[in-house]
Amino acid sequence: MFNTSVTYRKIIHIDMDAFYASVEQRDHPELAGKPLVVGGLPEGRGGVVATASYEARKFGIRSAMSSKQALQLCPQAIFVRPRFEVYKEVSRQIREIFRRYTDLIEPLSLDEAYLDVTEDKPGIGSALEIARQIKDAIQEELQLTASAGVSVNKFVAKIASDINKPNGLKFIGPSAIEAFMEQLPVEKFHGVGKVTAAKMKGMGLFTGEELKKLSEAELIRHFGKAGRFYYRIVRGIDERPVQPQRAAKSLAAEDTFPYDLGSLADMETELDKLAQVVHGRLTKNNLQGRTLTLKIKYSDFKQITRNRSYPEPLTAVETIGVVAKELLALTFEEGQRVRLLGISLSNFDSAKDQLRLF
Ligand code: TTP
Ligand code: MG
Repeated sequence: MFNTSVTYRKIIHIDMDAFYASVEQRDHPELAGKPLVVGGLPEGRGGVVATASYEARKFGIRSAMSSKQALQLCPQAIFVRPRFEVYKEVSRQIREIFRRYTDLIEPLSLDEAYLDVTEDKPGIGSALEIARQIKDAIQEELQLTASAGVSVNKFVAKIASDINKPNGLKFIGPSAIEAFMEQLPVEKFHGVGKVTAAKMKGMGLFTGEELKKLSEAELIRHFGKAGRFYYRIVRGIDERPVQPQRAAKSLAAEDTFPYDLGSLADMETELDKLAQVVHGRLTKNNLQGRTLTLKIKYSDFKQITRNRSYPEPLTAVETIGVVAKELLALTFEEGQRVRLLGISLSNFDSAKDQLRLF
């Protein structure tokens, strides 16, 4: 399948190790080597783990777990609040390092990015060598470690970066891709979430090798549009380009309340506050959205969204508040208790105004 006359792209996926926790350990040396949890404190309601140091992970602590559970798993764990401004600054510094090699950088989050180094600025040529240099620069200049995956497309590079984490470096070249994909468990495939993975396993599909036996039509029949993507990805084909500066498609503000809200009046007050916040963010980013989405999470964690679109953008803070309250009124039922409300604006007016993720 891989023809020698083909020219391959050179893609690197970089992901920082235990990002928030490593920054905290770096800046507070007394925390180094200790089980550290960054996130909500266990005594507060709704506290969750943003991330945990590798020392804390040995106890089973993971991102998105409740802080209470984390404390049960590891009573000696140290909890600290996140410092987002610092992480953003580190993220910017990491990107400066990437930029020495290429401008084709697609950030996925503060600590993760794809780089296309098919052509690199210093003319190094070897993607593996570039990944090594980037890791070294991050270590020397920022005293942090990153893991890198190197391959010919985004999908394989991303999986590769996870293989030898932390401080890992893994290259999966074209001739190794097919064998690599065959042994890969289905839940590792791009876009396969828990539900799809369970469905695949129910059909006796546990690895890439088994997935590969299905025709494209069969995959589409079982999994809809995603089936087409699975068909290609299991053969190591992923032509998605590295897209620098992905533009965000929506901008949101939301709040989880310290106690559940039961009255419409209280919810309306909160929506007015959220309207202010989201309006402020829109203004700062020079954006105007024509679709407003209201998100409601109830005390039983059930979540719904309701949206409404307009021919003209919702520019005034009052309009945003009014529309959100109308959407709320349409769903409100006596006796329901609400733990979270959120307002987001999307359908931005013009592409040139789109928000840059960074
Ligand atoms: P990840 O890269 O998923 O995790 P990590 O860098 O902490 O650890 P590793 O990559 O070594 O496995 O996420 C990057 C940061 O994003 C993480 O440090 C904290 C934040 N985060 C959350 O706040 N909540 C989450 O549920 C996740 C997954 C991450
Ligand atoms: Mg990470």
